Amino acid sequence: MAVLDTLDTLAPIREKVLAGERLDFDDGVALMETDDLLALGDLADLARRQRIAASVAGQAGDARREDRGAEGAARVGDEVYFVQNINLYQTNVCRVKCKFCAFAKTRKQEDAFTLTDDEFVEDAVAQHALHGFTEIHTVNGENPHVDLEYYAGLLRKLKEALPDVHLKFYTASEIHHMSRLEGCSHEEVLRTLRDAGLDSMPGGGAEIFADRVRALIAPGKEHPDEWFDVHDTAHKLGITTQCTMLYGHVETYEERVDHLLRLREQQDSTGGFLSFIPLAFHPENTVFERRGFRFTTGADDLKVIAVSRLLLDNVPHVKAYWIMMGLPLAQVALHFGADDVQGTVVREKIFQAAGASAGTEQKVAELVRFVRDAGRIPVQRDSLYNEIRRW
Ligand code: V47
Repeated sequence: MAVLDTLDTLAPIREKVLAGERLDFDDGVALMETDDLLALGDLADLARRQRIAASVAGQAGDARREDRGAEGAARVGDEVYFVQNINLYQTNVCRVKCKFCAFAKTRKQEDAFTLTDDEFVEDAVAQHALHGFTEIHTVNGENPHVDLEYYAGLLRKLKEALPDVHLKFYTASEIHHMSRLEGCSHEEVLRTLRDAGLDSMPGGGAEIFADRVRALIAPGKEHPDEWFDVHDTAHKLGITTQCTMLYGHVETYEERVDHLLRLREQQDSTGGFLSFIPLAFHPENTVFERRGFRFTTGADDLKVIAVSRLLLDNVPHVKAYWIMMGLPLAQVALHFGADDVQGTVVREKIFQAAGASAGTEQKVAELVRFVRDAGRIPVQRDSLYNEIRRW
């Protein structure tokens, strides 16, 4: 009987997915509440394949598919993407004091840093010679002791030194912070940074949009309307961005679903999100560790990946970020709706500070092996999802 009950809960949602119908808030909550993890994964995998089939059919991909012959066509939808990238940080000094964060410091703390542009560029060039990455991913603390030129000046120097490297810099929270520092609009900040060399933006700072949760975990952070305004403006300026959700702390299932649907609504309007990255809360060295909070479970991580794929029907890619969930679970997540593992990720610091156990930096060969062993086709991409190499 228990099995029949479980099937009944997901059956109407499965019918909607098969019919290509959009899922609503109640569907999202039902999916979050289900204990039938395998059925959920199966449904999300179906949604992932449907999305890809639809986009391939609508693009020149049709021709590519024919080129690869019958075998290639059968495997469309099995691609898993990664980028060769490095995470570099300008400053960890932060005014906000989010309770989930173990990365931020005050200026006087011993391990606080604020690099000059020369220090940053010199390091980036040396690392590029070693690793040959195609993307630099940079997020920072909200440092109140610098100005907009601190950021724009760095981008200019970096672009000059590494013209072929994609600069994915600054979360919406940082852009909002810069606009407050400088007394100007989000649009003015984004135009300045874009002219200086900014290519796209990461998705951090979203946390959970619900006021109740934000007040508990990040009371000093900007209102979600500001986060959305930055992304809205970026998309209208032609700057693509990512989006995230930080889960596994004090939020309810309803608040997760509300968060995902707000992202979906934004995407309906401007279409500039390239990917969604669920970020599992890491409690070590945070206020919440002292309150007894624990790491998320694998079951919850898989559930969030799957429900995200199902609800965010208009966001092209869902990432199983291996730094966050570890390589073995990320492989399973590739069967729960995810189609991207982020990248080689040299020098990650935010999750390491909060107790990530997967370490940082994977070699390309290792990512390729890991994707293949999950039964998928490894595709090295650039930051805008253009294919660099199919392994
Ligand atoms: O906004 C901070 C999160 C974000 C913790 O765009 C934490 O590809 C869990 O922007 N436990 C910053 N999460 C990182 C970020 C990011 C990360 C990965 C991929 C992308 C992308 C962007 O990290 C913050 C916050 O949401 N975060 N501390 C923590 N203890």
